Amino acid sequence: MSDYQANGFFLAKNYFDASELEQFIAGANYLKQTPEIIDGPLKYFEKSQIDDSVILNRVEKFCDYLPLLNRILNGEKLLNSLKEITGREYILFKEKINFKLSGGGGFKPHQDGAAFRSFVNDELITIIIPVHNTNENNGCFQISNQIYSKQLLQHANGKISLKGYEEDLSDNWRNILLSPGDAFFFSSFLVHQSQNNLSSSDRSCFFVTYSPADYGDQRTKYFIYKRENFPPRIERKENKDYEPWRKKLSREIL
Ligand SMILES: O=C(O)CCC(=O)C(=O)O
Repeated sequence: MSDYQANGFFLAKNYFDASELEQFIAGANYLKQTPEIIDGPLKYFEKSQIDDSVILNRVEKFCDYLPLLNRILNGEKLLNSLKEITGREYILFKEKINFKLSGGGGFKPHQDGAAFRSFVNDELITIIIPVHNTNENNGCFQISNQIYSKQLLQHANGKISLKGYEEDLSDNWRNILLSPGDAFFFSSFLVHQSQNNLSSSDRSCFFVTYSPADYGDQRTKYFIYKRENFPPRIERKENKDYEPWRKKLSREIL
């Protein structure tokens, strides 16, 4: 079906039909508006790159609250595509939406595998599901122009600092332009980054990650671990230090 094994990614244009897309748009709107609730979805904020105001960054663990989206993300269509693309069975590992509002910050060069390794030391796959058009001005996803290889590179403070991966050299990166309805599948070995959204409109995308089925359900464990180590701001304990988690991030979150 694809060159996924050789390139580490596969773009399926118009993969989702109109009713699926409607669910993603409704889900994104709901998650943007929903108040912060203790023990609810994990809602995180960031400082705007435009004016320092506090803006919504992302929401994670929403399948428990959005049954129709849950059905799509755990449904046969997606799971069969994952098998066709990779040759393996995958199950849901974690789900988030990066809102990347106007002023939302970019991500430093990284491989997702570096962050997931302690749960599943194997190849995971993420699907980007855009709810807006993505482009150079609003901080689209960018993949490395270096030869793709299934190995983890050295990360320090959430970032790859090797030659050929400098974040501000545009020759190092290829822009991935997406439209609502598209699905972009990429490996946890694929090096990627993104720029700040300095445009005046949102660039929101779901990032839904799947782990090989042989490891069993890792999602429950992952979200328990995350909630304990880096909960949303309303759940934080006064005397706990959250800096160790923050330091590992490819993107600063409040
Ligand atoms: O949303 C973006 O701009 C990039 C997200 C990303 O790189 C990630 O979540 O690993």
